[in-house]
Amino acid sequence: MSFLIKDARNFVGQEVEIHGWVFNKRSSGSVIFLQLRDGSGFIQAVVSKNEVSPEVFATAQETRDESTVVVAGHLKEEPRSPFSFEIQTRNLKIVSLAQTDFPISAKEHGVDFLLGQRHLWLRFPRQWAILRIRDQIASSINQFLHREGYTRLDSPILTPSACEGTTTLFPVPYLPAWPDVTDQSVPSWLNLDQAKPYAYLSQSGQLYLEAGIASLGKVYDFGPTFRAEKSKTKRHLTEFWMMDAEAAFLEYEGLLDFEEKMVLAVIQDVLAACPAEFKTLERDPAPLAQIKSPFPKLTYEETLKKLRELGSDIKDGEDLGNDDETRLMNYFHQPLFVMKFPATFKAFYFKRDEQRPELTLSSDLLAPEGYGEIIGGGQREDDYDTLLKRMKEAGLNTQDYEWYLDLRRYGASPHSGFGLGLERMVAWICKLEHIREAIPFPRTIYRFTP
Ligand code: AMO
Repeated sequence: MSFLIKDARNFVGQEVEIHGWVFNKRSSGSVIFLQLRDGSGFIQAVVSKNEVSPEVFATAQETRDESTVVVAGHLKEEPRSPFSFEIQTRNLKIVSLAQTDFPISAKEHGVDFLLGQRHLWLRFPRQWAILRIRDQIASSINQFLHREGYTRLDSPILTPSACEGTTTLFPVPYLPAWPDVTDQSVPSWLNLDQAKPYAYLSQSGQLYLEAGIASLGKVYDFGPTFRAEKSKTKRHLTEFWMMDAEAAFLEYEGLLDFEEKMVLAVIQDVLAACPAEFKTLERDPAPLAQIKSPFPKLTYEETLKKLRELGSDIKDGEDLGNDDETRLMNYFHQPLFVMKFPATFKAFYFKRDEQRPELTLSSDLLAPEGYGEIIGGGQREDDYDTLLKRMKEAGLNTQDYEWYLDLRRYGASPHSGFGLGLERMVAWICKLEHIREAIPFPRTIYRFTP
């Protein structure tokens, strides 16, 4: 049976074999300590000179950090070890001896250096823990949505028009490395010899999910989205993963309840599944464990009042900035719904409040511990004439959105949805300083390597 470090508890007293990597080696003459990882966890193997053959001891001396090894030995519980278990090594083989110049050492490196070494930095326990929690969050979201009767509908990444405003659109020219661009089979409108966009990278799959609801009722997507963000912040990436969900016959209040239910389910799952990862991150899970229903709710107008009480100089009609969100969410210890933003800075597709048509049926869900927005969503305008009017007011070329208008011509329903930024959720749950650690290979305005 193959052994994984995460299952060590079930193998105490047995002979086990680990296929993995040395991440730290220490030696005190006749004893060599090898800290190992196998992808599932971390453990220490002890190689004692008088308990192994001279060849095995020589191999242990030869091995070095980041070498790939197979270690066999007796597994025992070791309460003094940070890993709780230890292997008394009997046999050791080197699969690949690492070079001596591994770039990341125990000394403090600057974050820019580490990001340049992201392909190697990912191996470190802290990054391992973040990647595992990220995976758990994504998996919990998928499971929750399926339990709730949602079907996954993959929205396109190459799109003809904007979902979230044209200022952050990434254009994609059609400039393939074909040998002969005058080839007759290539349609002339592709503008192969010009840098005119062929398409744009998706900012959100929402509009396509709205098409999916008349087929499947409740749908979601989960994939990469792109925004050409202008500024450098701790919360913005140019490529990030978004889960969009959309449901027919779901109205504003029901939407907020549903978002709350999902966040609670995800937190519960992560707390249950990832105690070792929280320990590795030194992330106190207590603030997450005390999150409960109902989440507080403030209208945009009430939020401005609260922010001013908290010392902000935010003006009427202004959107909340990063600093405002932080200020607010250092005050609230539960996730907070900010509801009904003014139409002036919200997208064309939001339905308006019947009593106050200058306000949208929109909401942002902000995370505590200073984290700010993790979800944006709302009820959509489902009336054809009103939607057309809103598009014109927003200065959109309605021809680009003919297909979207069709959804109001044929089988319109009251409907609502939301988009959750996976990295925002990971940053909060792991309590990260900066969103760049929440994704395996971060892309920002300044960095898109490795
Ligand atoms: P919105 O623009 O609020 O809404 O985005 C939804 C969520 O995506 C995350 N997010 C980001 N994460 C990292 N880097 C960025 N640059 C970035 N921009 C946004 C946030 C945010 O809450 N279609 C609508 C949603 C809807 O109404 O259904 C939308 O895209 O967590």
